Amino acid sequence: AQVMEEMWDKGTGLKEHPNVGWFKDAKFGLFIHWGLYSKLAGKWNGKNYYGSGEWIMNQAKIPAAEYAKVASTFNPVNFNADEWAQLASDAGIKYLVITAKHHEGFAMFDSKASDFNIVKATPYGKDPMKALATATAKKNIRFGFYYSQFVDWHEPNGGRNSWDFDESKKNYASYYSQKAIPQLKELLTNYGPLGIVWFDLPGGLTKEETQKLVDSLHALQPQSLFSSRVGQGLGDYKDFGDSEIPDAPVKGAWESIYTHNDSWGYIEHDLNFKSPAAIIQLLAKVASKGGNLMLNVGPDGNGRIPYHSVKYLRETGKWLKKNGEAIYGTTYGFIPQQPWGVTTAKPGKLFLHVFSRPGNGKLLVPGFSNAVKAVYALGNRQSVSWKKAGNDLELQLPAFAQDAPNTVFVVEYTGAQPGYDNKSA
Ligand code: H79
Repeated sequence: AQVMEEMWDKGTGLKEHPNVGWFKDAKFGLFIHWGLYSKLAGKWNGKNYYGSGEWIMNQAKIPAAEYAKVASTFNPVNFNADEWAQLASDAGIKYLVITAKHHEGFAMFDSKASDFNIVKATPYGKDPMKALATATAKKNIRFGFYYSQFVDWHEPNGGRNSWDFDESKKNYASYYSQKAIPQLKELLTNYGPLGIVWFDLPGGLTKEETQKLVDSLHALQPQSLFSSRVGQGLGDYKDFGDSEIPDAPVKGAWESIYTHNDSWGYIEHDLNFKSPAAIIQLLAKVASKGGNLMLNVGPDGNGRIPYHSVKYLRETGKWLKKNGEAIYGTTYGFIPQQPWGVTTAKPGKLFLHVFSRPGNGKLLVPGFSNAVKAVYALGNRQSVSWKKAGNDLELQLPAFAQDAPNTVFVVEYTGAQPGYDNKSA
């Protein structure tokens, strides 16, 4: 028990923002990577690139001036903000974060700070972010922007393009003041209330400068949550590494981000999509540690979300419609991962997410010291027989518990939630 207390004590190391409540309860977010790279679809000069579609400019070492020409062919006529918001809603998603500008430096929004944007530089000529802000608000989905604040391969003074520009001649301060900060201010001014500003890969700023940047942006929208990748130990919630879940439960507001196939940005030849079962189990696994899953999709250059992403997200949503009580608004489960699955919790309730039913149907919940009131299947409320042996709780599961991919059982208990400090968790 002492070991577990120590696990639970690990926080995110960030200062708690007063508005993290909605974020902690949300559990499921949709990440969208969409930019000029979506049009390239993982191909340049007849060669296929693998890994991450949004990195193709770097992988093929495309000169900025040549890459910029892609904009003149970017015309996502199939983009439909209401369809995207409807999909997110059907999938049970509570917040959506989209790339306003990725490392390529192209603004997918109307920007006065740089002409290298979707309204000015493409035949499309409209601002899809405006439409998406409106569409998500209608569906009660919190909306947020990803913004690559340091890395900008288009700008001679931006971070991390050394194939085209001389690193030693770069003036990061000028890049920040001319482009990154003005664009961030545009995003925080022109799109209504933002749930999130998702920064990525910090660089070129001291801690003081980062604090100043954060303060000046929070002044525009104090309620908006900034991701920890703003750098220097700042930010309002924690993002771990890409596709990383912490080993032990972590208190506070945090998120794991995952790709749906193997790439963030659209790659035509990447069909390695996670099945609905894999998504559902991943979501439960992240929730069992106390975090949110933000799952990414990569729409193509025409504005279409890949067929398998649409299909599998909708199937995930069907599971969530029935079992959402065991995900939304939960905290980490106070019983660690078991051979059969994971747990999540609410005051008075422990949810057992059974991924694989033990052959004899006997499900062991070790270290369960609270008094048990009732045990039942979440789906049909049918009660489940149980017995207590010391601090071990043993359930005799009904045969239907074989349902893939995650059958949830509820243990109602009395007493305080173990390992849970009701003030701060
Ligand atoms: O936006 C997504 C990534 O593009 C961005 N963060 C997530 C959310 C990111 N920036 N840098 N990195 C991730 C780390 C760099 C990974 C790389 Fe690679 C490994 C770059 C080159 C090798 C991935 C694999 C990209 C190309 C191949």
